[in-house]
Amino acid sequence: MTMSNILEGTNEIINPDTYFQINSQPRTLPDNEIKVKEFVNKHDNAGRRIVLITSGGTTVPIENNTVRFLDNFSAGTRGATSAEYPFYLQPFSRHYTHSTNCFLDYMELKDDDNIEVNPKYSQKMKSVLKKYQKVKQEDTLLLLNFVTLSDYLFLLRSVTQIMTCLKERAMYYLAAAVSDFFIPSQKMVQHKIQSAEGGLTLSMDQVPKFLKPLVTNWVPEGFIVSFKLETDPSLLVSKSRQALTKYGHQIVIGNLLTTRKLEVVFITKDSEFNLKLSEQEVKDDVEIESKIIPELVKKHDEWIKNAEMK
Ligand code: PAZ
Repeated sequence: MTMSNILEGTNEIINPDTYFQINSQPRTLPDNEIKVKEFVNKHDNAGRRIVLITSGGTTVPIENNTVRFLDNFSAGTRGATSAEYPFYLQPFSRHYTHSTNCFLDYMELKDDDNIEVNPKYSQKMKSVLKKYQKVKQEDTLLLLNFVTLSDYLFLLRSVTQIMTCLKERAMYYLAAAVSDFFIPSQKMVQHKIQSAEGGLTLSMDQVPKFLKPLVTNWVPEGFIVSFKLETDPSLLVSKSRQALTKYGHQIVIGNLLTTRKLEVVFITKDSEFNLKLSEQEVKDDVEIESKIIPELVKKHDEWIKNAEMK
């Protein structure tokens, strides 16, 4: 009788604990947990601060044996760029991985057996390489991957719970563009949806609001920064402030899809201010993260100082 495939959703939002009960943890989680524990112990023992940066989009499968999934625009540039500034690093591999500046464009064949870096780029590459090697040597960067919403949420819960021992010395910089909607596994069809059955109408459930348990239970002493993306400028500040009030963390950074690389708005309990690149800075390839990160480092310093005075 149906002309289309219909997958039913619900208006009820399940609570975060239920999400973890009804979804199976990713296979890679135990290995990632071991890596994070080692990393956190090492730097905690050295009295260092650690920043968790989440970045990139999450996919949402529409079939259990997944052929198709929904994705979003985020390429993870915000997080990759931000990760370099606390260490005052020059770009790493992100600058050599796009199709417009593929790393192969920087290389030349010297002879039949050898390749070398094109001298035009060698100065810049040398300084990137030096800083990259320093980070590797000092083991100050741990990269973990996620693809699906479920990969992300399980990983977020585990990493924050491991980092809770750092108390105020941990910063959580939540820039990932996490899906707001998903289809729970038990409501998903098992096999590839057949186009012979006609058009497809999808109805999805809302993803639980994980910022609430993160702020209240997982890392209550941590310094927490979340991002808010909007496309309608008239909503940006009000929606960002609403998130800050709802979750009770320290900062929301608001940004618009079209101008996110040029300006952001900082919303704190008692302030609101913009960080913006000037025309000259844009011409000089200055990145907005070079303004965001020092501002956050200052605010994190104050957070730690206040905690020490208590
Ligand atoms: O990944 P990217 O650099 O292309 O974009 C960054 C961003 C816009 C995803 C990030 O700044 C952000 O706003 N993240 C939160 C999105 C949200 O859930 O509202």
